[in-house]
Amino acid sequence: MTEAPWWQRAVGYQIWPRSFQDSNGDGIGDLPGIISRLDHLADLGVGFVWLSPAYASPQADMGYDISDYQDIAPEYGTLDDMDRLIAEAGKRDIGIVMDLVVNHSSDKHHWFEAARNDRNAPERDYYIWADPGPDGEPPSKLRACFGGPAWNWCERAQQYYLGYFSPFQPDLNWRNPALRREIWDMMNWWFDRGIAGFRMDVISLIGKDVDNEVFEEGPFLHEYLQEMHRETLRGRDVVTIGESWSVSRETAPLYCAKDRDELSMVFQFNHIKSQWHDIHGKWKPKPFDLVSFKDELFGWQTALADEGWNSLFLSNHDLPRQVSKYGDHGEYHERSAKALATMTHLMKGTPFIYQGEEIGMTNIALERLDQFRDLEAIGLWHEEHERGVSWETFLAGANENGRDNSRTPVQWDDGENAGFTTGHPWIKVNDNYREVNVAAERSRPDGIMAHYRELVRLRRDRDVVALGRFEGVAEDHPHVVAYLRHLGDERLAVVVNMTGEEVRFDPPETLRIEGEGLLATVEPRDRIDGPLTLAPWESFAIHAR
Ligand code: TEU
Ligand code: CA
Repeated sequence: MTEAPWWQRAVGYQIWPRSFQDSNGDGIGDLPGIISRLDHLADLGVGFVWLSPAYASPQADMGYDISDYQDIAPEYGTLDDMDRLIAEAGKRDIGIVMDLVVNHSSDKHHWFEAARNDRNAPERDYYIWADPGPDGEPPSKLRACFGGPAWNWCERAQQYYLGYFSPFQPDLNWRNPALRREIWDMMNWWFDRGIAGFRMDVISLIGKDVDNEVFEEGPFLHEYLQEMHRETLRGRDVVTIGESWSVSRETAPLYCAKDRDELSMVFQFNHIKSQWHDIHGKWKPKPFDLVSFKDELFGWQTALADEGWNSLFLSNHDLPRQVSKYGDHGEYHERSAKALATMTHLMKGTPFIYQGEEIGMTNIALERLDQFRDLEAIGLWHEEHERGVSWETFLAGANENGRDNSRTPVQWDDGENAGFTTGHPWIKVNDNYREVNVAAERSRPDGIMAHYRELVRLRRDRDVVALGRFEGVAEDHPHVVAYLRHLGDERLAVVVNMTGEEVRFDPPETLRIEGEGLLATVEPRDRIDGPLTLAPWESFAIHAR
């Protein structure tokens, strides 16, 4: 087998702890709950878990507002539980990747408390402050991501502070070397506990130049990432994934090309955004367009072919459930879930499974404001309402794309509350848990979960899946995703019908192949030698060697 870093053959699995498994009946998922479900992850074969924030937090943004980077939220457990999780996962060859949320802290972090109370405290400069203008006005009218102004007046400090996401998430001032030192020390402290890496929240914002209003991919970004590498990552065999909503095909190699000494890969969202009007336009419906979707997916495969490394995903805790968004949660639920998985996992990069995706969990239909939990949805409703948008219009958008869709409890079995909790769940359980649950899926040899198991295994066992060169095929076909992977004389062909209709597909010459049929979901397929009639959501792969 060809030499490659471990994370190029591994599949990641994202756990969003609040909704994974409750162990003590308080209705909230927790670390002991995760430990009790590790065998499910071992059964899937994943190589590492990306654990969304479990740190101490007031949970204004569900843990993406951290009040102590070196402690665990009491409702999730203790540091001892965390050590146990790392050890127990390790026994199953699963690494734990923590979420590093350091563009901002919580406004309840002791740094921020000190900063606002005392102009001369060293922590004052850990945050970004501005004096009021002549009429007491903020430095700009910049809007926060979750609604309202980004510059917040602090009575105590008699200054405005920047909260790019929300007032509860004051931005950290990366220009201050002492702040950076605190972060490096904290990262090393976690590495020394045995974690396998970090997923880095909105990392492209840390190099911002506030005076010139450059936020994304600012002038200091790569200097800080290289410093981070020197101070924490160098010499450690860990994986690092930088999240960025702004990274482009041109800038991606700056983060993850080998000789840059920065990160392993980025989470980029261009394929996702290609189906939105704009970043805040995800609430307005837009019909799915496969050609522009493929243009991003294939374009990124090509852009990072030699330098850098892709991450592969359609879902996370910020996005709707993929089978609802891109697939079919009716008649072709199972087949479309498999089709999306095949399309994603057989490209080149590190695939990520978001909890519940492996059983085809779907969006939830909420009806009332008091059922929403996400501050983004609630903040945007208030803004839209002021603009005169009706509740019905807002609800349609939120139910299609809102973040609460992916945050409902994992459906473990058909018992009360889907086996997630014996208490009252903190967010509504999706009503379809009686049909869609892990217990039912686990034993089905042809189920969605079996399909994921197979995808994970193929990446681990076959070089062409992990490392083969990508070649997109039939880019302009409006209904079919088709591509090839090449490694030496080996070829892997992948064909996916992305619609619920029968589709006629005339494959180009390059796609003609005969070999071992893999992952077929409708009928066995071991050759492509002429025009194909693809059944609704049919997908398959053929490996020639
Ligand atoms: O997300 C980054 C981010 O920009 C999102 O808020 C995104 O704009 C939004 O979800 C699109 O609808 C990260 C985390 O993944 C997210 O959960 C946090 O809320 C956010 O950062 C702030 O930490
Ligand atoms: Ca609990």
